Order: sequence, then structure tokens, then C-alpha cells
Amino acid sequence: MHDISGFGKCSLTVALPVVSATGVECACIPTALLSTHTGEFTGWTRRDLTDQMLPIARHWADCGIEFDGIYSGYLASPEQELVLEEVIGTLAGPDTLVICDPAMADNGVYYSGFDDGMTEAFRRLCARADVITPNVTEAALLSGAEFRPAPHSRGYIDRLFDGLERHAGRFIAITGVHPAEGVIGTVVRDRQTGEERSAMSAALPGMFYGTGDIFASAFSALLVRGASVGDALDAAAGLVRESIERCYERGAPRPYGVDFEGALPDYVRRVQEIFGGKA
Ligand code: PXL
Repeated sequence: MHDISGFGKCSLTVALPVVSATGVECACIPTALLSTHTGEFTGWTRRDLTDQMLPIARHWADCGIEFDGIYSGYLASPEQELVLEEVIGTLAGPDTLVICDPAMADNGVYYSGFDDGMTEAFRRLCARADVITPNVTEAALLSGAEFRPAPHSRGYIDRLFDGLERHAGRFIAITGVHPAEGVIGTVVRDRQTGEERSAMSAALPGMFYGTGDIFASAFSALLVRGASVGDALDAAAGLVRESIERCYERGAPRPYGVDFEGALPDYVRRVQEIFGGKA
């Protein structure tokens, strides 16, 4: 569940291809329809699709369709979260992995039109999820910690993880962590074992849109397919890294999104290695 931003690769226009490339069938419930995403573009159109969500979920349930995973991202409004919980209640079985990407803010600011009501809504949804994938800004909002720009000390990241304890299921993946100048990546904590893993790479300058959605889509699909958290983290982070590098080298307009299409072949090869050659 995510919006369709018709142009500017993010949300469903990356989730569908990335989940499919992972070898996982992707059904979707759009939360909203926009002409573009809301970062840097102006004058975008937007239609809230809240009223479609439960009828779609009920139809699927009537058809007897079962789901291994439910992954959600961008919501049209805080009120929509209550509907999303009902959708999860309608579609999730005891073994369905629930993944919440609380897509609402970046670089210390809310996305256009959002405020603290969205943090409250995502606190409820994240508490219902097995896996959450906030960026540093979203982790700060959810945990009630202050947002700090880079570099992020070990102590600050610990504070974010600790603050998220009440608002998370088993796995917390914090994206966009800058442990030092010029280094960026994702840190995952397994709350059951206390184990932590990270995937870091060289940071390129500027803003890259849709990368959180690409990470969460790949990470979710890999976990749903049964990859270990370490393999899922490395492969999802690798896809994001290569998508960014290719976009940077080509000098593409940043709001248009990153070149994940060019990075998919390598990603599919990595997925095949994880699952022993099976596509
Ligand atoms: O990539 C996150 C995202 C998703 N959907 C919409 C957005 C954004 C970020 O700006 O505007 C509509």
C-alpha cells in the first residue's frame, strides 16, 4: 500500500517493479493518486483513495487470496491509518509479515501537507508491524528525539533505536544514517536478539528521491521470500547504492528519481545468489 505518483519514480512506481524483480508477486492498493511526488515539484494534483482501500481488501478476502506480506508506505492522511489497520486485519493471517515504512519526512522536515498528526498515526501503525524502515528524520519524529543532521554519533543512533522500542515490532531498519562525513547507509536492529547489522557506502552529494521506497520495497520482498536479515539488508542497500550512482553519473534531474531500472539486473543476480540460483 503506497501512493501512485505518476511521474518521479517513487512509491508504487518503484515498489511494483522492485518487488516483482525479487521474485515476489505484488498486488497493490493505492493510497492516493498524484501527478508527481511532492518533493521539489510544484502544482501537483492529488486524489485521496481512502474510500477504495477497504472495498479492495474485502474483495480480495472474498476471493480467498492469502498474503505472505503486507508492506505499506506513503499515506494520504493520518485518518487513513485507521483504514489501513482494518485492511491489515482483513488480509493478514498469523504468518503474514507486516512491514511499515513510515514515509512522512526527510532531512528534518515533513513532506508537504503533513504534520505531527502523521507521526501519531505512524506510531500506531509501526506498533502493529513486524518490520519498520524509518529514515533518521522519521525515527526522530516517532521516537520523540530531536532531529540531528549528519554526522550521526553512535549515541544518537542508540537513542533513536531505544526511543523506537514502543513503536516497533521485531526489526527496526533506520535508513540514511551518516556515521561519518561522506558515509551513508542503513542500520538494522533485531529487537529480539539485540543483534545489529549495517550496510554503509560512500555518500554522494545532494538529495535522491525515492531511495527510501526502493530500499523498503527490496528489503520487504526479500524478507517475505525468506532471506536472512543480513542478506536482505546487503541486497537492498546494494540496489539503492547502484541506483544512486547511476543517477549521479548521468546527471539526471534529481526530482525525476534515481536509475533503479539500470540497477535491477545486478540486483536480480544478487537475489538469485541468495536463493541458490532460483529466479
Ligand atoms: O518517496 C516518498 C514519497 C512518496 N510519495 C509521495 C511523496 C514522497 C516524498 O516526497 O511526495 C507522494
